[in-house]
Amino acid sequence: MEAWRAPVIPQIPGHGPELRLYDAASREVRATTPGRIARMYVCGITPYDATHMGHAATYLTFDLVGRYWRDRGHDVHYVQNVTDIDDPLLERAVQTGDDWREIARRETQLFREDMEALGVIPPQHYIGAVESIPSVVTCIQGLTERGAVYEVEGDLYFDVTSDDLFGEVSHATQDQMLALFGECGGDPMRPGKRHPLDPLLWRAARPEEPAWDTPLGHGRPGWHIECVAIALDHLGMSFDVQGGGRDLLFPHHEMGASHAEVLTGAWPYARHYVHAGLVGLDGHKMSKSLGNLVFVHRLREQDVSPSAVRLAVAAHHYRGDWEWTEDGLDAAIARHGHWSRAAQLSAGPASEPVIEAVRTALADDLDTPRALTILDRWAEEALERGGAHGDGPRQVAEAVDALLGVRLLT
Ligand code: 5CA
Ligand code: ZN
Repeated sequence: MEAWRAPVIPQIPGHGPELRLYDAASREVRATTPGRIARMYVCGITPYDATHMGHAATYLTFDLVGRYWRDRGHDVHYVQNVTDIDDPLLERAVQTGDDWREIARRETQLFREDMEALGVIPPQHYIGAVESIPSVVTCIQGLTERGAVYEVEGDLYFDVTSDDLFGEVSHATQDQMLALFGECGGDPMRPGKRHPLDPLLWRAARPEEPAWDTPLGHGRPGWHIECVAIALDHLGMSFDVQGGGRDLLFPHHEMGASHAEVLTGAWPYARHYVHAGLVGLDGHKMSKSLGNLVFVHRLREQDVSPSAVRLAVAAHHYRGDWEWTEDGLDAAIARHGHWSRAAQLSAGPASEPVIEAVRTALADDLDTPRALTILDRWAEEALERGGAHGDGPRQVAEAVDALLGVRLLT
């Protein structure tokens, strides 16, 4: 699939320390250690409704990872999927009377426009579930050869007991796993399954449901195997970061690691499993099913600047859950105005120490609140006391653009 147009990113001199990120599997903040090429997979949308600020916050978080690696001189290979066939799309199609393909096409297009407006660097490979069906089939055939697949009334399941390391990504307890699996589209109670947590790999065709003819029969892919097929095709094993929202740690990323490691016999699937906290509104996780949503395209229609949206997100550390509020957005708009006024000055404080401090904060598990405080102080000093450095304000503005995606100069 087409992704979206890339923003122009200024090159700034120097670079910061290695990027350290919290990894769910090792349960510690560890350095990412990419080679010349840094490889990242971030789970994409299920396009049955418009992009809300929760989704956007997750993609903005991983955009900062990519920006930081670029700043360190890595060539970033970024892959993202679109779950363009799954139950929510079919349910929405029944509710609205629209064709599921038309819903997926329309919402994916809106997502592209939202991401482009926010200045998110596009993935090199933006891949739909439907177009990845041949790869999914190959993966399931490989898992079958390894004895990890069984059938229940024509549907194919992955046997979680085939993976000795199952559970080592999320470290969830059995009770937590069972609860989350049921909440996230799993079917722990289905008779005929060997283990309640075994996930579906291939769903045989049902009446009235779309299905594809493949060597596995007439049907459609399960969810986790979709991301594994796409990640292995375009990144291979042991890529640097598997990203997504916290809701994906279990079952999705646990199952993905399990599928890939059993399939290839290699370890690890990803070197870091990184998760953004969930964004809520009025005390609840922002979710399509609850309907408590702030849509990115609505903010665009209200002429809220993308830089202010980015600052409203960056004011929170990515790992914690947080609430989207009008006050938070107003504070971000004010902060953007303050920084922009400082950036327009003809001279200001030296830029190097400020840029170094911002890089150091970001390298420390993306400590954006600290980076923002550093820049608040810089703007205050520049506006109150000026400075002797003619290029200072412009250099800081370019670093803020490159590292945070926030534009201060028009
Ligand atoms: N298509 C699958 C991933 S393969 C999916 O989870 N789609 S989604 O549309 O439900 O979510 C897209 C991305 O946004 C995922 O990374 C998800 O973890 C993240 N996300 C969903 N809701 C929120 C929220 N309230 N706050 C933060 N991130 C969220
Ligand atoms: Zn995924």
